[in-house]
Amino acid sequence: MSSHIVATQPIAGQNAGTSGLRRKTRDFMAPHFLENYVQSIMNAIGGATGKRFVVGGDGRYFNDRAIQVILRMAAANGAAEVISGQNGLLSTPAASHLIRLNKADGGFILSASHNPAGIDADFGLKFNMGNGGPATEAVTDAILAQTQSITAYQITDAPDVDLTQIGQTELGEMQITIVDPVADHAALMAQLFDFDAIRALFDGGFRLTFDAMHAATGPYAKAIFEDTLGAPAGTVVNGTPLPDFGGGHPDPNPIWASELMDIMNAPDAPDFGAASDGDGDRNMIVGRGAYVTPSDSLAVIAANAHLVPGYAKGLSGVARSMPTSTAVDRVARAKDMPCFEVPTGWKFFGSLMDAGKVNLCGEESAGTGSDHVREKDGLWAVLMWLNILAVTGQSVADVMAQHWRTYGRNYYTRHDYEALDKDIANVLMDDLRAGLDTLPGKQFTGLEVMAADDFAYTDPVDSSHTTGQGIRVMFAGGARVVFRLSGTGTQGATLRIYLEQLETDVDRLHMEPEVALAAVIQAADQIAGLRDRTGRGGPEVKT
Ligand code: G16
Repeated sequence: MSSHIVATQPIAGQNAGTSGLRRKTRDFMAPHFLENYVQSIMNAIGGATGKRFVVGGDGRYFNDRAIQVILRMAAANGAAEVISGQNGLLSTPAASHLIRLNKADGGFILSASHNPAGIDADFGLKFNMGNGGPATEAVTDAILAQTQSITAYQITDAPDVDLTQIGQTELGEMQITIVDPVADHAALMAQLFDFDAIRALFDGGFRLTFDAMHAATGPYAKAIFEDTLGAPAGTVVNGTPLPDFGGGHPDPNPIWASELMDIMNAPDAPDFGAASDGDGDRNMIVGRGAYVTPSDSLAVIAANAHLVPGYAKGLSGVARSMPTSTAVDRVARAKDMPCFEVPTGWKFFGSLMDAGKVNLCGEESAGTGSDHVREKDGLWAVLMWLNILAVTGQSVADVMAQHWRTYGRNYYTRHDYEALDKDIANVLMDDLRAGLDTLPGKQFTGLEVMAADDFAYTDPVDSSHTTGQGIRVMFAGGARVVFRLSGTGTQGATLRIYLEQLETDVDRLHMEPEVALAAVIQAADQIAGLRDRTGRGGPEVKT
């Protein structure tokens, strides 16, 4: 076996992105593409010599091939050890936990999250750091710079490593440790939650349907809900990970998890429904006929975390991404705890958690998590809810009604214009930016603009500064519109419009969100000229 250096040249279009590099699978399969990116990561972190890494992915098409390339490159670059999940499978939160548990130097996570999988769909690779969290902006910028100047990569000639057997093996000088992908994460969950209370809930006939959407969480969910907590077989549906996710789109929201929504809206609906995404970091929470928005879920968890053993001492602070609704802010105010607003991307929570400033974080994009790992964690969020329901004895609908009565309700929706021409999207954002100063004091559909800005953020721990994170327009009375371009799309540009309206009148807490938000939706259209500029009748996706 020998290692060699392969001459290469930069490939256009590799970027830092919101969450590593996401591209069409065929791009990743093109000669040198994956290799360039892996070598760029290794160069950007000061080389791999003597380092220990975790590698794993959500099981999508090309996961197994990509892992073999990363193993051969890690060996050629002098890594000491790579830890991988059996068959290359690791959910993103489980990978984050393994990095922390084993004090590894970082991890290569293979996933395009909730994006569809397959040779004609999407693939992705991101690097997580020694704290278990996504690479910081400084590191992703360094990776990007490497991709633009790379001239060679190092790789070992060797046959494929057998990833099917748990245990240790070697590739040249490098040790490879294959672990059960589920066991360590499941053990961590048992430390945080009152498993006895949740078991008693299931013993009492409480019914859960968990939709793993044929992606990474199936084995984790079966092990925890069915094998450990006593939920009946069949609780986990679509529980076998498939390379093409069964042809589905494992994005846990009412649109893409419509199968689960139908189950939860049927007359014989179970008590609780939940779903997770491709790589197991996102979650959807739904009660019988009662969908909970991710922003509301974060607020409910913040209000009730003290009921859960792992958080019994109370929270040190909470954080949300800027476009996430301000529902959690009012819980934080009532409980007198700090609340941080950061740019979109889980990487921005890491330094706050490392510094002990927050231990609960959440995003409107269906991510919720705590400082038990440095990623959002779908199963953790579901267990949080189960633990809260077990202790309070309430239904999801009751929990929500009580929460809104106490804190008010932030009606919330997100409208997405997908696969837009990039130039049209960029001009729209540029024009919005240019007109920001003219907005305050103006009225749109009866709503008066109080302030408007382009969100910028200075990290309170390391003082790093980030600009251009989305346009915020704040109205009198607690309404808000945010315009932002997605950082995870793989085709054209996706424009996201986040719409919010606070309601504290107890007689108006149970309206249809699109009705409650009608004026805000119209105001957004008037401010940005959405229909005229995009030439579309409306958004493709409303969540
Ligand atoms: C990724 C990040 C999330 C972020 C989301 C935003 O999610 O990990 O922290 O909220 O992207 O996506 P967009 O830029 O498209 O709005 P994931 O689950 O795709 O890794």
